[in-house]
Amino acid sequence: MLTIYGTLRSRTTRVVWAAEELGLPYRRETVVFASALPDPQAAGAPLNTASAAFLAVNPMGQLPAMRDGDLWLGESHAICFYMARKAGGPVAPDGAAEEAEALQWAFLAASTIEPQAIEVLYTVMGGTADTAEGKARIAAALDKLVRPMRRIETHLQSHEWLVGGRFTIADIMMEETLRYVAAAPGAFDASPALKAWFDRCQARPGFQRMWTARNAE
Ligand SMILES: N[C@@H](CCC(=O)N[C@@H](CS)C(=O)NCC(=O)O)C(=O)O
Repeated sequence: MLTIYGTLRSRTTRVVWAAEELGLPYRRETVVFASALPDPQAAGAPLNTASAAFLAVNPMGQLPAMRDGDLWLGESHAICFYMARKAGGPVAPDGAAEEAEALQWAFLAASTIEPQAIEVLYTVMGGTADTAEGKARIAAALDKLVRPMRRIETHLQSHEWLVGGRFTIADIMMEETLRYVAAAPGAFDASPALKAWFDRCQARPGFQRMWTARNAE
């Protein structure tokens, strides 16, 4: 059975949610951040991102990672695409055109949106969002997101979902990236169709199962 490595306090959420929606059987191996441990290499330390056993799965030492037989993968979006191809069904892109569209949204999320999303998230998590410097950092990140968010907003004004007229892994990959942006107050104020789609994504039973497990971690 396929194994997903990670903690749900990381990008592992998108992979677990995708597996849930795809109906793909999986087991999850918890891997914690080495930075959260006093001595990640200590005897008895939990499996962590600096453990030799984990680096054998993902030499980047990052979460998430996946193993399926002889296949070892890092990179959350690659894992989502692999699982979709393996599981098939309505949540998977169907055919070359849908797969290309899903890739388009995944690359937009990973290359253009995620760096700004992480900037927002870390500023909020770092507790500096209300300082002048924090506000400036968030404003600069949101400014860089105006064009990609307008692109998504325009698409969603005439489409319920990103690809194929139905919920797919493209929605998962984009929502999980924009979820970090949502940490900024008013981030979606200029994007009502995007906000409605975001809420539809989070209302999915698969998201709710993942979110309940994440909050219990
Ligand atoms: N592009 C990678 C990013 C992976 C990544 O940065 N993961 C974070 C957790 S969400 C991590 O492992 N950070 C610890 C580190 O980089 O050492 C992906 O999408 O999987």
